[in-house]
Amino acid sequence: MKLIIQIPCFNEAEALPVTLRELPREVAGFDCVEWLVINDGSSDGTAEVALQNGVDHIVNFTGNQGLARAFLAGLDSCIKLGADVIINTDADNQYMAADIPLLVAPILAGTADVVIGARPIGEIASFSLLKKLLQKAGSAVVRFVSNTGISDAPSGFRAITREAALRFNVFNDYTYTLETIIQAGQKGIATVSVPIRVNSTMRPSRLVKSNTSYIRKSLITIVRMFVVYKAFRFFMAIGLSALLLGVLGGLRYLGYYLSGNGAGHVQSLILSSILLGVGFQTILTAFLADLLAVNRRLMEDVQYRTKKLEYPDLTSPRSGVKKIPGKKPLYSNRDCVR
Ligand SMILES: Nc1nc2c(ncn2[C@@H]2O[C@H](COP(=O)(O)OP(=O)(O)O)[C@@H](O)[C@H]2O)c(=O)[nH]1
Ligand SMILES: [Mg+2]
Repeated sequence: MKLIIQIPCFNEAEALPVTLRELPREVAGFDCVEWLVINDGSSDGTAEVALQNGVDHIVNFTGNQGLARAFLAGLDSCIKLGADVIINTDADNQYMAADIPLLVAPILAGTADVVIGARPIGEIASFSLLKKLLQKAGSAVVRFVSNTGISDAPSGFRAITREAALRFNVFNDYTYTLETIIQAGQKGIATVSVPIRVNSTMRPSRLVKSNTSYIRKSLITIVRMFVVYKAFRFFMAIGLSALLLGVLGGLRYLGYYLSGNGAGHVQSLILSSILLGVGFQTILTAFLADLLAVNRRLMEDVQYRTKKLEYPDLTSPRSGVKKIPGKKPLYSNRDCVR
């Protein structure tokens, strides 16, 4: 069994050596542990620092593509490199690497395919009250949309099996954290939370630049999650509300009309017909969105099967394919600079 620890990095030359010093080279339950860094167009020599500090694989982006793409490219490379389990962690040594065995335990026990490290958010001194509240609100929305019980959805400390990694897509450019949990929930990928510890803060967050941008990005992310993953309910709720208001307006006009006062209330008749039209159209949109969602699920299934063909799982005892003694796996990492 191979474990690969991946770290998405954007200009992390200073923090990375500290993080790497804490990373394990051996984890119980795995034959080998490798490290992989995704260097997302850094200009401070992050890739060189990573290699000097023992990183085994580097995925290099020439320009900055953002955390979500970096995360997915990392998963893809780990799959190519034959990882059975992938750990994702931050470059700023935020998460305690000593808790990696806790993260992989449910996977080794065969009870989960995705394990999210839950931080003690209430106790983290460096988080403002607003950040704590937004992180909790984000987690609550994710729990509702994904039907999982994840307590800390924005956590970047996670363990993912090869099977789960083959199935993830992220449509949001900002962060992968919330969307991957929703997908896990909707695709029936067993996801659990385990409590983990955090280290003291080394530097301000790169992702949360200011409270206003954090609120704006969180709200946009949450609305988009509803539109993409609960499309039918989202449009149906809007359509039914407009329809209901239209019916109420129509009844109001009818009341006036029957009592002989209809002439002075034509405006409510016009508003009511507009609302009825909008409501009807939005309900039709809900059905179209549902058809698109079915289509997306079919395409994701095709994508999963294509990836399975592209990266056959020859080494994993989980795959049910017998390991051939003395044979090296067939993977090669195109993105690796070494
Ligand atoms: N690939 C990539 N990684 C990023 C980018 N911005 C931040 N990161 C990485 O994402 C991880 C989390 O960032 P961090 O600033 O610790 O955010 P926080 O933990 O959410 O406050 C770190 O490893 C960063 O290097 C980016 O634009 N691209
Ligand atoms: Mg961090």
